[in-house]
Formats: sequence, C-alpha cells, structure tokens
Amino acid sequence: MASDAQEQTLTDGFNLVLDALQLNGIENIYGVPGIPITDLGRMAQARGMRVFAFRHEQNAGYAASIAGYLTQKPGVCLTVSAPGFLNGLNALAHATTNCFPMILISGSSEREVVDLQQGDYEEMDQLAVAKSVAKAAYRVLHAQDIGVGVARAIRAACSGRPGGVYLDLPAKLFAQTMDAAAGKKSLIKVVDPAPRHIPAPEAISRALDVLKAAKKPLIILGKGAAYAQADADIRTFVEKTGAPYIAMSMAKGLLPDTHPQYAGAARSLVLKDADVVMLVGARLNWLLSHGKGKTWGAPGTQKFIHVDIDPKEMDSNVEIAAPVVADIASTMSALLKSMGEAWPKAASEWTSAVRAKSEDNIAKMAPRLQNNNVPMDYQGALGALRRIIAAHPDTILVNEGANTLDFARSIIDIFQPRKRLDVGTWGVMGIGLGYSVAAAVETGKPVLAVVGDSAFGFSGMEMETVCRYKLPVCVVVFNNNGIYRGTDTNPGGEEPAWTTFVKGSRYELLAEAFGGVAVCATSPDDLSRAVTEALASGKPTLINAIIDEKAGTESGRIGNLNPQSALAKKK
Ligand code: OXT
Ligand code: ADP
Ligand code: MG
Repeated sequence: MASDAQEQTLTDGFNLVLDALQLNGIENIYGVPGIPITDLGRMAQARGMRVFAFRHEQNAGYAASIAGYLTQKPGVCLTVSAPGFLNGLNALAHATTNCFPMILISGSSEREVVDLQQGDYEEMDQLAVAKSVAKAAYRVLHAQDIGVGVARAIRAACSGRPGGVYLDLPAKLFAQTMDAAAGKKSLIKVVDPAPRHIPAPEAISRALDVLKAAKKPLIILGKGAAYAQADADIRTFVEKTGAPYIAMSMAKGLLPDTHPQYAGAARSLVLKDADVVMLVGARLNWLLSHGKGKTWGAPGTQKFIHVDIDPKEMDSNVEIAAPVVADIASTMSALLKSMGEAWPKAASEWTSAVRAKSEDNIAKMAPRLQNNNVPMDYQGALGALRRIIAAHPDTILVNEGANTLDFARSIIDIFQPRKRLDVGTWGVMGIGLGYSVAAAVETGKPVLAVVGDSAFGFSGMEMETVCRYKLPVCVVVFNNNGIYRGTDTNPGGEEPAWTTFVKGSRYELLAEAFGGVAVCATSPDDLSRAVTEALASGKPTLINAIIDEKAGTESGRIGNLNPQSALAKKK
C-alpha cells in the first residue's frame, strides 16, 4: 500500500482532464453520464464546474455546439463510449458544418481489445468514425499527454474556421496515475487560441475599389459575422456604406432588423438587382442559391466581395472578384481605417427603390400579424410573439420547424446580435431544447423557443432538463398535428399518414410532469399572455399553441427542393 505522503504527490487521468479544461477557462460541460465517465462528471461538480446532464447525448451535443457559438470558447460535450458517442456525433458534425467551436469528449473502451475486435464492452473504433465529420480528432493514451490533447483540441476548435473536434479518452486513461508536479507541468494553457488573421492591404484596397464602383451594392451578413463579435465595427461599416444589407437567419439582429438599411423584406429584389454583393461571414451555399440561377442577376452582371477566414471558400460557387481571406474583426477595422471620413454613400436611387419595396412588403404583412383567429394561423401567433420580442429584445429566440421556422424568420424582428439561434446550415430538426438550455446557461438571458410539433419531438424530453436546472426557458410548441400540416391522409390504407401526429396532442403536460408551467393557448391573445408571464417569472414553461392544421405548406419556404417539384416542372 502506498503511504499518505506518496498518495499526495500523485494525480490521475480524471484530475488532469479537468485541470486542463479549467486551466483553459472551460467551466461548463454538457453530457450524459455512464461508464467510463460518471466519476469525471462527479469530480467536475466537486470542483465547482457546472455539469449539465441531458436525457440524450444529441441534445447535450447541440447545447455544447451553440455554447461555442455564443462564447467563442469550445463548448464541451461529454459522452460514454460507442452508443453515447454516436448519439453525440450528430452534433459534432453539426458544429463542424456550422463553424461552431466544440469538443466532443468521449470515453472509449480498451484499445487492445477494440483493435483486435474481441468484443469489448461498447466496442468501437470511435476515432476512425469521428474523423470524417470532425475538423480534427485526437486520442490520448497516456496521462502525461492529456495537457497536449486538450490544448490541441481547443486550438483546433477555435482557430481559423471554427469547428467540431473529437477527443477520445479510453477508460484506462482516467485511472492512470502520475506524479502530481509533473502532471501540472504537462498541462498547457493555450495562448491565443484564435489568432487574428490580418487582411492583406491589397485585399482591402481591392475590396474597397469594387465597393466604391458599385451602383447597387448589397451587403450580406452571415452567422460568421455574428460569431466574430465585431458588432460595433460591423454596424459602423454598414452605415458608412449606406448600402442595403440582408442578414442570414442567425445574423439577424447584428444591426436591429428595423434599421433603415435592412433589406430583409426586399430579399428577392436585392439579390437579383445588386451589381456588387459583399458577403461577410456567409457562404454561397444552398441558402443563397449558390450565388447563381434565377434568384440572382444574369451571369456576369454581379461582382462579389467575400470576407471569410477560410481561403477554400473563395470561388467555391462563383468567381469572387475581391476575396478578403481574414478574420472579420480585423477586416472591419482595416476597412474602416481605409475608408477614411468621406466615404460616398450608396446611390439614393438604389437605396430608395429597395426601401420602397421593403416598406411595401412590411405594410402588406402588418395587418395579418394583428389577427386573433382561432384556431391560430402562423401570422396571428407569430405576430403576438413578434410584439413580445420587440418589448424584450434581449430574449434569445430559438427556432426550428418548417413553417414554424420560415414564418418566424421573416415575422419576428431581432434587435441584438446573437439573439436568434436556429436550424443552421443543415436545416436540422432537434436543436430546440439543447440550444435553449445552453443559451440560458451561457448568457443568463431568458430564452423563448418557438418550435414546430415535429421539431419538438426530437428533443422534447429535455423539458425535464430545463425544469431540473430551473432555467428561464419558455417553449412554445406550434401544434398543427403534424409535419408541415396535420391534414394529410394515407393514400394506401387506414394507418395515419406518415406526416401526421395524434390530433389534439397535449404537449404542455410534459411540463406538468416535471413541475414546470403548462399552458394550452388557443388564440394569439392567450399565447401573448402566457409568454409574457413566462418571461416575467423566468419559470420553465411549455405552451401548447394550437395552430390551424391547414395553415402550413409542404416544407415551408423550401418546397422547391422536394424532388416532386422538379418532376412537376418537367410534366
Ligand atoms: O423578397 P420576397 O418577395 O421573396 O419575400 C421574402 C422577404 O422579402 C419577405 N420578408 C418580409 N416581408 C415583410 N416583412 C418582413 N419583415 C419580411 N422579412 C422578409 O418574406 C419573404 C421570405 O423571406 P426570407 O425568409 O428571408 O427568404 P426566403 O426566400 O425564404 O430565403 C431563402 C432561404 C433558403 C434562405 C430560407 O428559406 C431559409 O433560411 N430556409 C431554411 C429552411 C430550413 O432549413 N428548413 C428546415 C428543414 S425543412 C425539412 O427538412 C424538415 N424535416 C426533415 C428533417 C430535418 N430537417 N431534420 C432532421 C434531423 N430530420 C428530418 C422535418 C421533419 S422540416 C421537419 C418538421 C416540420 O414540421 P414541424 O411540425 O416542426 O413544423 P411545421 O412546418 O410548422 O409543421
Ligand atoms: P450563414 O449560414 O449565416 O450564411 P455560414 O455558416 O454559411 O453562414 O458561413 C459562416 C462563414 O463564416 C464560414 O464560411 C466561416 O469560415 C466564416 N467565419 C466564421 N468565423 C469567422 C471569423 N471570425 N472571421 C471570418 N470568417 C469567419
Ligand atoms: Mg407541425
């Protein structure tokens, strides 16, 4: 047996992992316990770290991913081996795809047994599986390498284009011991985890030349711009150009959506008619129709300026006349410096035409947002929520669904940066409750989650998590009895159509089950009252909002992506 003196000088894998995280300012962990990581969570809690246990790793992973987006520090998700790891992997892929810094730490089984495929408990070569969806993936086999492993994971997650990193920690590692002083020395505090990428002066002057020559400039802000936290400079830059701008969904609120230059309500017009388009932290992917086709102007009539930290993004879909490969914060300050005091504002012919179109669309929409119809339509229900967000602009809106997503995006104005969190690049259902938990934890702000009834089903059990941690989260389920609509019938028999759910489902009872506030809202007035109360009380609340089951459309605003709409066009 070791003497007391000897024991005091030893440390172990458990402690070194936690030491390494804390040394780098990571104090929150999202996960699900089990072999071999249960004690890691217990020890983290004993140190005063915050460990949020979920009911499913996918939701813990989404929480970690959005924690990374909101804080610029990697969000950490902790899972058990094989099945837990795989449940978390979806979120890791999501983080990589959306450029959010995240680390998925999974316990794993014994290397010797796994590699010989001898059937270990939860046997899987997790590192190999993770590699294809992670920005980087590492495995640590020795206690003395934990510091390096964690440091590399942090640097990989945060630097350049952020993304999801996998860190594989085999069970044996946690129990390894080593001299405590040597262990301490082996840890690394990552210096400057996201080094600035300063734009080249010629890239800045090229971009400004293109911008200056524009007759009809347009700025598109994406979630990379929101992530960059260069809010004041972005606003100053946009205002200095006088150009119309649109915000991709999670960039809404970088400048308030009520800003006179905001052209969200003239989206089609500006994408088609602009002669110079400046992308800031937004990719020309499917969400922007790849920068070509009928959404855009005729080929060759539009020039692109693209600010992005990843050089591979340039020319990925169309020619980029002025690439600025750099970080957005450095780019904005360089642009502002070079623009000087007397930068010409965008021509008023263009800005007035855009403004007129926006005002026209906004005026057309306005009366529908006032309706108090029962059953509710999307406009009536979201009109009520729009007024609440306008009155409480620091509320974080989490939004998923199809119609519930698409209507909310255009109806609910956002007033502050990083206050709208949604399905992101993959249009994924299931982010709702995970995002809500992390948004509340990381920011301390109230959260309003507006989710379709299908979307809610992917993470609904986390209502227990919300109630357990007593988080100020109000979930509104837009209950239209199904995916897109509740009216489908099965063309081939008696069983329910595969897009429909039990009619009249009582989603609110899930809150009641866990001691939260449960409300069924049948009118916009009801909904308004219930949400106002929830935000005022900060109590976990679930509101079942009854939406007309006929009100939605197939796939919301992206029905054109269904193969049958291509078939219909051919016929
Ligand atoms: O300019 P024009 O005239 O074009 O008009 C535009 C704006 O100018 C105008 N506008 C305004 N007018 C007035 N006032 C204001 N303030 C204003 N603002 C804007 O409005 C229009 C539209 O503007 P918008 O929205 O900016 O522009 P547009 O053209 O829509 O933009 C294009 C896009 C592509 C950028 C945009 O549409 C977009 O961001 N779309 C994202 C779509 C998306 O990601 N959808 C989610 C996926 S759908 C599907 O896959 C679903 N699934 C399958 C599934 C998924 N996804 N995941 C997993 C893990 N498994 C399965 C499922 C299961 S959805 C789904 C469930 C759905 O059912 P639910 O019950 O949850 O939801 P319900 O549908 O409600 O029942
Ligand atoms: P959206 O969906 O809002 O259009 P995307 O996720 O497509 O946004 O694009 C975000 C882009 O922002 C990515 O290409 C990413 O490389 C870039 N990005 C993220 N952070 C920064 C940063 N700090 N500086 C520059 N570019 C960034
Ligand atoms: Mg629905």
